Amino acid sequence: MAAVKTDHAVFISVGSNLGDKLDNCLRGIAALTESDESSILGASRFFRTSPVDYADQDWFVNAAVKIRTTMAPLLLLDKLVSIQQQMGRKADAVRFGPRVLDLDILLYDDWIIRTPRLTIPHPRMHKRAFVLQPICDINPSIIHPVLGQTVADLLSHLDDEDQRVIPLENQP
Ligand code: PH2
Ligand code: MG
Ligand code: MG
Repeated sequence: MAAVKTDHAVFISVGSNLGDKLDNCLRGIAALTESDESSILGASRFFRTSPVDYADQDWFVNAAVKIRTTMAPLLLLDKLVSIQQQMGRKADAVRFGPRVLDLDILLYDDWIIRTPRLTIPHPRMHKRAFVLQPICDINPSIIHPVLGQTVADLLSHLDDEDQRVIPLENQP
């Protein structure tokens, strides 16, 4: 008898600040569900967001999706890296710099993972409005498994006036 695979709920952030940013995000999201190992359970609005950590670059389009997947965390990471490469992403010239497509695992069930390749929850998610606002669109009461606070609380306590997160006027 085949082993039964378990479903996991995963939040993934989607971002682009090169080329047709919205289209890059949409194609990245579509690629997530190419195999029946994953399907989309929810999606945020799309936002225009000011660049964080490395300011000398164009604004981003950001969103988040919630997926159901049977993929283990590192296999899912491999999948995200391969989608980014398919979409033409080159090795990053600048850390936190411009990218055609960025897909990051934010939360994987309520797991806490610390390996050299992968840290979950995403180590900077609680400081980033461009991540927290999209998760709040999907479910504001999700609890950050390390900090023990809801994403809505984390977002409302961010005291960073510089981070702009503006819904796109024409949502796809
Ligand atoms: N991603 C980064 C660095 N800075 N800023 C915004 N607004 N959105 C991003 O997706 C982003 C960023 C590195 O992944
Ligand atoms: Mg990123
Ligand atoms: Mg990334």
